[in-house]
Amino acid sequence: MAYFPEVSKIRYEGNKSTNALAFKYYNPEEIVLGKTMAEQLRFAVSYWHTFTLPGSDPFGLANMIRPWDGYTGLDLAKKRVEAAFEFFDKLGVQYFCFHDRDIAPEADTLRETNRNLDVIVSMIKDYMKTSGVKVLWNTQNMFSNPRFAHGAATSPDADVFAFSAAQVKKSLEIALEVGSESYVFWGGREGYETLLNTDMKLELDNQARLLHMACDYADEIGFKGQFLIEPKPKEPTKHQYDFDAATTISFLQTYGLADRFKLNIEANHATLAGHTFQHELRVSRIHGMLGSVDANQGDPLLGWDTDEFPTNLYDTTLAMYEILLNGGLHSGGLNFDAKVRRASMTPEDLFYSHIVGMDSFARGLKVAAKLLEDRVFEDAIAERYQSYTTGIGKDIVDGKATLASLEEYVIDKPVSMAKSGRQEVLLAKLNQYLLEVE
Ligand code: XLS
Ligand code: NI
Ligand code: NI
Repeated sequence: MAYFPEVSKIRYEGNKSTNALAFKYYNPEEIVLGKTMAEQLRFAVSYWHTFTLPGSDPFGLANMIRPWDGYTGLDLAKKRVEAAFEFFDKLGVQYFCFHDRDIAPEADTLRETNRNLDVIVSMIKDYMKTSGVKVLWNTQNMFSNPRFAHGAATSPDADVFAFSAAQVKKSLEIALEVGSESYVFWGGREGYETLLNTDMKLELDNQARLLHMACDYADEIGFKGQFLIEPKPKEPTKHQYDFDAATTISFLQTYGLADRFKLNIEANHATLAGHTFQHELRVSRIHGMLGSVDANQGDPLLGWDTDEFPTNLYDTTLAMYEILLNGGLHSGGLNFDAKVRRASMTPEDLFYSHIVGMDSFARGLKVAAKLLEDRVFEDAIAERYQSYTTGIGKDIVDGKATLASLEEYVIDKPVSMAKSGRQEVLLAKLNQYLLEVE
């Protein structure tokens, strides 16, 4: 174990532990609602934030101190793989996620780039076999290279569309090869900066065309993983087409893709869209479209995708509440699409950040499970909508009412609405559960 010599295996030590390199709440073997915490939470490490990105931002250069510093090209890619599997093992995480360009360097032609990928993918496969670590999902980076300045599938240039298609093809082959449980499409630069130069209809049609091609190719090669779309409203473009869950669901329905795709909901993208994390999870869930989660958080004072590690217990609790109501995430999981702050540049910070993220979701899981067990919100909601279970309300729900029948029912009846929603009572209960659940 050569890359993180100062860290040994992270263990669960309970909430009295003062060891920063121990879990306080995440106890992988503990049973919650009939499954182990590890099975309920399905944590994944994101390759890009943890092993690839160097800490640069629009104002500053790369500054992360990493055990693979000093290597370049394929050597660097190999060192990262070795370090990654040591990291997964020490952290006790069963899954990871990656873009094609995270794991292997891009060369002058796609043919050479794909050769680089083959070298690294075969190395990754060997490590997966010996470690038992699996790929939650992989995806393609069609936003970093300058060729994607105007988009990928939505580029005005057909050659760029072709290049994108070829890149998706290769990534799907990798997904099959490494047995990815899901496969993500995040729109990258699929959006626009100004409508003055944009054929929006053609761009949306083309985006759908590429996704249909991906479905066809997955069928052809026998890739059975769940396809996911990750909504995001803006950044890098001013407007991204997959704005939020509702927009994305309607896009998928419009283009006959709704049966093949679910959504990958990222907390920070929800807040960028002006929604809560719970809202996006709820919208996805009630449409049967909640597939996976990018577990991070934004900063309410910063208007961009800061991708912080999740620490807000209200958010993790209400997220786990939606996820449990969804019957879990099935082939999805909780992927830490999160990065250490730029000033947290040491290798140990990679562990501290994942530990607090995992503990925050573990605590959220426990509290949400108890809230559900006690039907804290369910009973309140059932009571609030009780009028739809009998009489005229039941007629409405059963489709037996008409405008005329409802007019007749109400015409001489005084109707007022003076029932409290009891919001503060429910918030007080949420606090009580957060503080008291064992
Ligand atoms: C960027 C996205 C990206 C996707 C994968 O904001 O979150 O990291 O999760 O391409
Ligand atoms: Ni993401
Ligand atoms: Ni993001």
